[in-house]
Amino acid sequence: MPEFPGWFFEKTPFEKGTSLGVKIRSKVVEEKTPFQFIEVYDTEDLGRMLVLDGVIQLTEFDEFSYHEMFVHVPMMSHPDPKSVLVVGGGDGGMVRELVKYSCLERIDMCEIDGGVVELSKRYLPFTSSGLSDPRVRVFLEDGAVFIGNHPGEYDLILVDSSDPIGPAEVLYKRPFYEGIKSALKPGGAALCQCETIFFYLPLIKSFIQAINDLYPVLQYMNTLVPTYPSGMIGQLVCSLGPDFSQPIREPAPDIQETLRYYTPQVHRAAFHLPCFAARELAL
Ligand code: SPD
Repeated sequence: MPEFPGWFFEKTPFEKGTSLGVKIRSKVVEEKTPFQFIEVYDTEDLGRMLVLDGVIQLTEFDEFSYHEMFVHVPMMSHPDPKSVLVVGGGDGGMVRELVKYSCLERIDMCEIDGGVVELSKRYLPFTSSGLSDPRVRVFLEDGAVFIGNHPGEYDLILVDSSDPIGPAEVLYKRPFYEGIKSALKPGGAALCQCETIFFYLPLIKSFIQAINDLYPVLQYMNTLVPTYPSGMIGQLVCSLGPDFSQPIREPAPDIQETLRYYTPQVHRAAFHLPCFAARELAL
């Protein structure tokens, strides 16, 4: 990786010849935990930035698109969501969007690395603000073990993981999705972070093939996030019933006015993939 003083270059696990550069003002904090190396930066143009093992997880500039689509698409598609589990997501961005819904009685978050949660509470208040909601329970455990201990408990499971290398590798394997299926209530669904169609199409394809027989409905949606590789990221919907490509309701006006990315139109559009990807994934 080239060294340019004052610049951060992402060390992504798969795109070895491409790297996003971000101009840095200062490093806010760094910590080595038993699971990974955590860094928080203040950047020149993108506000605060969270990096895990050299990979950008979020920036203050564009995290809203990722977190809004991950939460409001399922909340607008499931007929009656009451209980949600976030696997990973220690920065709190998912929970911040979930706590906007008074219909949710239970919001659990299972994050393996307590260091991410603690540093986010201290240095990333723009994502971690929802963690103090009384409905939120934070479990510092291995998500793969956690789901095995909670059969049939969740309407929605949101897998907000880092890339399939290091602590998140297990979250891209079939046994985890067998566990997810048994942790869902009838008619429930999981959404999982599923990389970008430009750099990761073979990986996405093989992942879908590996779990194809587990879920009656598998759908892939695309969200624009400028600071992720290729400027976008996908979520794979693994549903036991509902079709997530069509919203069945709209966010209440007081929720919609807090949003910067999600609209019902953007929701529908996210499921229309460029033809090279649609052809390959055959969903
Ligand atoms: N390539 C990096 C993908 C990171 C996805 N997870 C981000 C966590 C934000 N809550």
